Amino acid sequence: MPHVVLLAGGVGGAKLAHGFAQLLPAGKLTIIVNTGDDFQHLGLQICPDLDTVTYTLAGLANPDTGWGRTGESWRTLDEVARLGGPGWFRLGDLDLATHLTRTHLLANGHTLTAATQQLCQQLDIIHTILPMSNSPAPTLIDSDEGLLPFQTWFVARQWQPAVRRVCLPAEVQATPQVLKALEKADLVVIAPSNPFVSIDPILNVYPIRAMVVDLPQVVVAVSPIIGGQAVKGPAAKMMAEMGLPVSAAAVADYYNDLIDVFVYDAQDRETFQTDERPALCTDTWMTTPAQRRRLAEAILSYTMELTNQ
Ligand code: FO1
Repeated sequence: MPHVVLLAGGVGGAKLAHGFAQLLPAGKLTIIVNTGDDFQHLGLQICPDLDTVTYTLAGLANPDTGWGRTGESWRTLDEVARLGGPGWFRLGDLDLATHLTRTHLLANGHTLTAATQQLCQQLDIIHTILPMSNSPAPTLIDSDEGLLPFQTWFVARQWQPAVRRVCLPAEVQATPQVLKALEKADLVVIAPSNPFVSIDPILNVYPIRAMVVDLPQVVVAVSPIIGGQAVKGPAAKMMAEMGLPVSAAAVADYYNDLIDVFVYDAQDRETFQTDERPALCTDTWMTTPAQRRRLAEAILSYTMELTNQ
């Protein structure tokens, strides 16, 4: 079995991570996760994309929202709001336990990588989930309402302010674990996450983009756009606001020379001009665990054929 390294953020990333997790044994799947959405809230370090991937692999994810936990209760946050505290960022009682434990570990000198590793161990996750960096790397949104912190734009304003530019921090370093995983990878997969606010923040961490371009192994990207729409979230709206056509082909062009293979949905067969690079046209919907596993299988078999491994 090849060692797969998945670059992931948000719900689409977590779903494909779940697909590969059903297929690959321990030690053969590493997920490098976006931390550009992270922020301090109520004195807690919140890491939404790490939590979405962790909860999904632990079978604890809320299937409706795509974030937070299933079977959640809201007594603490409702009381916070009653006391005049911020209730706009919905933190459930069980989810709060994650933020409290992570904040406790960070306050006691653990890195975000070590804290994530402990949470995974406690939740019996056998695959490796890595933050892209141990240092803060906040994504800011340059919008028609000014420069907004990510969660203000995404949650408080429900990603309605038009996006002019996604502002990524300079000088963020990747962790040693991330570099080792990329060196060991037989296959690198860019998940069907938002290219601008989930994948670019990961590639922006030094030296991940250069490594992904230069390393010999195959790099695959899965389209987050199906039938000209985003499956969930602001990707399609952002593409329109940034003057890109809202299509799977436009995502393939955006990733350009970074990737060797592009995976897109059968619904986009007509609009996807078969450009020079190899492309896999398949069903990329991942509602059920079985669909997630099937997409992971399709990617593995296509790329192994390609490299006749
Ligand atoms: N997204 C929302 O749209 N509304 C929320 O109230 C909300 C709360 C929340 C709590 C914990 C968490 O880990 C994620 C949460 N998210 C919420 C999602 C978060 O904004 C993510 O950054 C996005 O899903 C993008 O990946």
